[in-house]
This record gives sequence, structure tokens and C-alpha cells, in this order.
Amino acid sequence: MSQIQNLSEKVKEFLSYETGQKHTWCSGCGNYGILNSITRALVLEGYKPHQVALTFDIGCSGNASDKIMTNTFHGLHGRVIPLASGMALANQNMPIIAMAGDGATLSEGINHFIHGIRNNYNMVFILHNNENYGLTTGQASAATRVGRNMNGTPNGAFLEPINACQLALNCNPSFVARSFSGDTEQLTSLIQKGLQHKGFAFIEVFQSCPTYNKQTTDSWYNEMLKDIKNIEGYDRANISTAREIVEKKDFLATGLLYENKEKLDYNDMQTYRNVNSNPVDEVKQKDISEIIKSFQ
Ligand SMILES: Cc1ncc(C[n+]2csc(CCOP(=O)(O)OP(=O)(O)O)c2C)c(N)n1
Repeated sequence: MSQIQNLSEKVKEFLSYETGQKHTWCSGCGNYGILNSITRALVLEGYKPHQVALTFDIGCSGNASDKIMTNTFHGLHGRVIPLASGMALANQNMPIIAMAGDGATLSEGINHFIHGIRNNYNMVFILHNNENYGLTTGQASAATRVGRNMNGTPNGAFLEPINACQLALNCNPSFVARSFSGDTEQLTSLIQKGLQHKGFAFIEVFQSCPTYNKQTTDSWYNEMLKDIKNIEGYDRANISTAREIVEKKDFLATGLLYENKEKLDYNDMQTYRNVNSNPVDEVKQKDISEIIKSFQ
């Protein structure tokens, strides 16, 4: 009985994240699954809607910004990581989740992706990888596989795609994970681990895009995905092993692929500061009247 009561409490908490806004994604879009897993992870970690902040990029993934009842900010294309970094600096105890498409992450905002990892800002960053520019109707992105017929490249994409996990693993990361929008159990648990992690938790999520990416379907993914739980002796503390596994062409490894618990997050790296204080308060405490006078 108490378990059922507990369950219904969790369901109520889950529903408290709903906004009632109409969904505009295509039917079968992976974004439904990702939003579901994010909400589940927040509820299971015990967060109430007002205790967390989510930042959204431009694109189909960004259209979730009014579908979840919490502190949200919908920014410019490719700029979601700087937004989230600012939030993470100003609210050091607030969990921050940032998310963006593969276009935003691997083209418009690739610089922010690299520096977000390097700085190890405290956030979960979810890459919605549908392997195309979805909202602008299906052009090839830097993640589109060679040979895929897209709008703008009807004879097939011809550039080698950027492998997001490979890139991340070459930036001295602290947390690199990969999952699939249809695997609610795995994705929810990875987001929970990301929320518990101190630093930049990168989660790449493969998502099907039934409207524009006809060849990278749910069944194609289901054949290609391999949970590292099923790889005997996999050592997620070994970066060489992680680099090797994300380069495999015959399968796509999923799970928490790499974790470095020793790497300090951005706040803890600054040993000269009182890391427990809010940087906004730090600025407020400074007397800047002399500086202002010098401009008068
Ligand atoms: C700086 C900038 N460049 C281009 C655009 C136009 N634009 C809007 S949405 C979009 C596609 C987004 O693709 P992606 O980031 O992969 O997200 P998805 O829609 O696939 O989720 C583009 C190119 C823009 N709004 N701003």
C-alpha cells in the first residue's frame, strides 16, 4: 500500500512539471522521449519545479521550453552553453540542464561545447542528436552520416560527420555518456547520474527524426546500439578505452562511457575564491564608486 501511495506521489510530482502547452513535434519524434526522461530524472532526484533551471537552444529540441513547468530560458542558436554557464555561476546550488540539437552543438555553438567541457561548468548538457537541422526542414548537419539523402544534399551527404563523443573525449572531460531517446530507463538513469555529477556532464542522445532522417530510424538504432553493461570488463575510468569504443563503426556504444571524478569543477578550480559564495553577491560587495568616478 505504501509503495502505491509513494508511486502516486511521484506521478503527482511528475504531473507538476506539465504546462498544458500543445506539443508541436512530429509524431514519432525522439524529443517526446527525451523530455519524458528529463522530467522523470528530476522527479526521481527529488527536485521540485522551482528548484531547477533548464536552458534551451533554437531548434526542434528548443520547442520544449514551454512544455516543462520550471525555470526555463530559450536563447539564441548555438548559445545555450554560455547561458547555462552564467546560470551555473550565479546559482551554484541549483541544478542546471542545458540542451541543444546537433546543428547548434557541432556547428553554430561548437566553440562553446569545447570550452564548456574544458571549464567543467556545473551542468548537464544534453545533445539531441537527430543527425540533421530539423526545424529548418532537414538539411545535413555536421552529424549527418555520409550518404544520407537530406534536403540540400539530395545525392547524399558527403562530408565525414563529427563524432560528438570523440570530440568530447579529446577535451579532457569529466563525464561523457550516450543514450537513445527510446531507452527511457537508461536515459533517465544517465540524467540522474549527470545531476549528481559535479562538473560538465555531457549526454549525447541519438534520436530518430521520422520526418527528415528517413534512414536513421528507430529500428536502425535498435540494431546498432550496444549498452556497455553488456561489454565485459569495460572500464569507464579509462579514457583510451572510451575513445576506442566511440570510434567503432559496427555498433554504437551507450551508457556512461567515461567518468573522471578527480577533475575539479569550474568553481572548485578557483581556489582563491570563496567557492560557496554567490559571484553576484561578490560583485555587489565590491565598492566600485572610485571606478565610476573615473568615468565622470
Ligand atoms: C545563428 C543562427 N543560425 C541559423 C539559424 C536558423 N535556424 C533556426 S533552427 C535551425 C536548425 C536547428 O537544427 P539543430 O540545432 O540540429 O536542432 P533541431 O531542430 O534538429 O532540434 C537553424 C539553422 C538561427 N536561428 N540562428
